Amino acid sequence: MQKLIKLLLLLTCFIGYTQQVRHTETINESWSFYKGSLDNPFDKAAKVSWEKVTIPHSWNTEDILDDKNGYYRGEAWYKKTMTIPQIYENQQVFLLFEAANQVASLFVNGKPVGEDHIGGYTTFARDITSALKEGGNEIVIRVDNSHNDEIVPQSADFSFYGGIYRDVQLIITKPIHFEVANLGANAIFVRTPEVSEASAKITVQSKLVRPKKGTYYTKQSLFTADNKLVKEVKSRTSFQKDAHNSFSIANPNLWSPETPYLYKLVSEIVDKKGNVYDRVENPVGFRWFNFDPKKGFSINGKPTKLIGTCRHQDFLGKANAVSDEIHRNDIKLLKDMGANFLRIAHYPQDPAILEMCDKLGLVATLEIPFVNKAAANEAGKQNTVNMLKEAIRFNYNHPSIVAWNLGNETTMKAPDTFGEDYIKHFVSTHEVLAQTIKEEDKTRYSYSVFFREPAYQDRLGIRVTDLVGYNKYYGWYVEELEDIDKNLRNLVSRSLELDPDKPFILSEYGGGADPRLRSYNPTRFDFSVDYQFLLHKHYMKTILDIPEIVGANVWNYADFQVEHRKDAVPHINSKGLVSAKREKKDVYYLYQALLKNTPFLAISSKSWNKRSGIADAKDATFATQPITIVGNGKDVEVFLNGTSLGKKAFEFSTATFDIPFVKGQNLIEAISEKEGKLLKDVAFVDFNLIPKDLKSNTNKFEEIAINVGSYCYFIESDNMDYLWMPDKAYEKGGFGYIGGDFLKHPSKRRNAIGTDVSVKGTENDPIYQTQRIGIESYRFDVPDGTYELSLLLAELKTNDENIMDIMVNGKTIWSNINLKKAYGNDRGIAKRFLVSSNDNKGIIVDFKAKKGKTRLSGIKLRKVN
Ligand code: GCB
Ligand code: CA
Repeated sequence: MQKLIKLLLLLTCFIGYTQQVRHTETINESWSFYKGSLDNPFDKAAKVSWEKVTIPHSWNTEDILDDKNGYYRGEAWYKKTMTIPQIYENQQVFLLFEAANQVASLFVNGKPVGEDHIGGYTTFARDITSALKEGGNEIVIRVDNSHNDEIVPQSADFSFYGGIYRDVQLIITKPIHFEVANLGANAIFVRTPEVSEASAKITVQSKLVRPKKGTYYTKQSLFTADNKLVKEVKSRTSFQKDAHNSFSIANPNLWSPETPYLYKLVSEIVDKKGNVYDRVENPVGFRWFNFDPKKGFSINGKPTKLIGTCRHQDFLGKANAVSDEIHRNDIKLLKDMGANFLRIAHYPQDPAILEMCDKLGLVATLEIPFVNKAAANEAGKQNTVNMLKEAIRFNYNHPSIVAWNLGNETTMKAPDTFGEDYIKHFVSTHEVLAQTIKEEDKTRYSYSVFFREPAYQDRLGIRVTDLVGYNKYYGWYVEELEDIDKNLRNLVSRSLELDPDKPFILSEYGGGADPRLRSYNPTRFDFSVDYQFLLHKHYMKTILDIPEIVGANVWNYADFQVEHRKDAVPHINSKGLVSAKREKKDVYYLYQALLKNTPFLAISSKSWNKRSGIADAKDATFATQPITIVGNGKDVEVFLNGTSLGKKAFEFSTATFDIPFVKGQNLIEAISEKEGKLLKDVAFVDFNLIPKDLKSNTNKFEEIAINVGSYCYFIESDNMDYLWMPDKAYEKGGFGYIGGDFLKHPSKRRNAIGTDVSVKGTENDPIYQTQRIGIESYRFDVPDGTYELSLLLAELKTNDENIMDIMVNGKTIWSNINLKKAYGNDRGIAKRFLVSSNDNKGIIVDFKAKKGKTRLSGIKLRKVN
């Protein structure tokens, strides 16, 4: 009996399924793939070593992260043989590619189908019906991500991964259906021209494929979120004309970030008898919104500061071949951060993203990859316009979208340097794109994002959209932390002076943070998690305080891979609030504390669970270090190993406590309260206490590793969290450097140390990137005994010849070191020596330059006997 019921249930499910009329399924599985060009791709006898892959797939998952320059940009082939399910008589069969980067050519049974699709980020569909035969059909797709002068992006701070990296769908319809293979692959356009609390009007435009003869109707049915029919309308269709339906409802549930209420619109093609020929569903969110340059954004009449992030479609080791689960999880994490705003940068992304924005209530802007410069020819312009049309049409029905952005930092490659013709082309490209937005969609704002001075864009005449966005890295690439407030205020005024009616969005801001770098003295460009925290705190103070910043997007939601980046983590842009594997950095918790409207508390640095420090005094059994708690309660109490360290009030959602860490395990508990809810967070910190007096008998010296030339701790995450301490000047009884200076960052960034060189032979770039140049000695006043001394050296991008000798306690241990000659530039070298201290002298390492300058990147001393 049980079994029968199950079977019946299954059957009803099946009937329900087939009644959807339109059949869709993914065909991601089991493709044969070949990277390279093929003379005869359809020749089954040809000796080609095809590899089996699953879509989403990219051929650049590894070569972005390796040490070699560049990544494969060229041609590749995908093929599979499949039987098309027979669902209807005379059925129409389509393939829909959510994206393929960047030129895709489709062949079915050896014949080309449709034109090549140009552009790596927009969805397209092709009607393959006429190319099909009985039995097995061979589907072949050539995808090419070579540089192409006619396709944007021409240049950008991200990698142009090749592949069919989003789902491929097979769609089967009856001969009468809503268009599939049109520009942008969407046939239903839902508009809500009038919305108030009392009523809402909805209009639906449908593109149909139908025969000349016969009477057909489009039927539109609106359902509530719990699937109750609200209204149903029907209108007769005519051949070759779009169908239009419109109706109103009373007392609509409104869509907003706080209450993202979604109705469902079911669009059907029916005949007189009520037979259904096709059926498509779309979300409907009733909302009205407005951007005001002075008062900011409002939705349904409610002023709403837009705060959120930008996002790339990238995940560590997967390039852009990212699953729907990862996409959806990202939007959940953003929502849980308290964000209400997403800049989908720098190109349209997976459909899962906007589905989640609609469902969770994130206001979104969407853009095309017109980045850094224009494709400087007529075809390039046409392709860019086409991409914009595809992007708008495909994503039209998402209530979360409020603006279409035509490009990002389009003046990055200064137009002046390319001559008059380019400038003309460039300016007219902006104009036609802005105009296209208005033609395609009158219900949203047009938007463009710049980074240069407002006056610069004004002079060129490209501030032609309703909204302007500015990407500003004050406190990172330019200017100091303390001046962020002043600089932002001035920037906003300069923009509003030029165009008082153009609302201003801070479309990017941020700074890099390598989760392995930590500091109690964070400085600009040190890539510590702690500087990133400070930077965002400064920004948020100002952003929340200036109503004229109508919205702000952190750059970036997550770290992402960029082939040419040479920061602390090579090939990674580390400005994410979470890592490229989605591990939360401290600053993510700060945003939660500032933005969430539900009770929240966190020990923001809890992931830094392996720490070390020098004991407070000669025989002290603890070292005091600060820890920051973030929360939205009034105050917070902190306990260390069960003992209260007192209560502190939150200021701007943060409170800092001095923690006397003891050697070994430390349990930190933070307790707060909000709206009657008890909040608690804990951190377990394993602490390595370094004696202040290295000869101390209370705390015996064992081992120390120092990140020479840096204020930062470095945690070797892939080496059991081995801990490197910040550098310091020598003090009697302890350790430290004598002489020399920090290696200045090659850019003129004030205070910035280290280099932007990717170091070979190591994963620990930050240790080698920071150095002490001209160092005379490194001293450790350790007790007598035998020690293992490790020296870490690298010569980075130097032109001069540098030769040095290294002595320990007067005896030469390594002479005539010419790093560049022996190992080449930019290679990290580590060597260990057995040395000993006698007569209470400790270990004194001397560096003597024979030519040029001495240098040291890291030093480690471990007691052996
Ligand atoms: C920008 C760009 C973005 C970069 C970012 C950065 O202004 O729009 O694509 O990744 O700066 O990190 O430098
Ligand atoms: Ca170093």
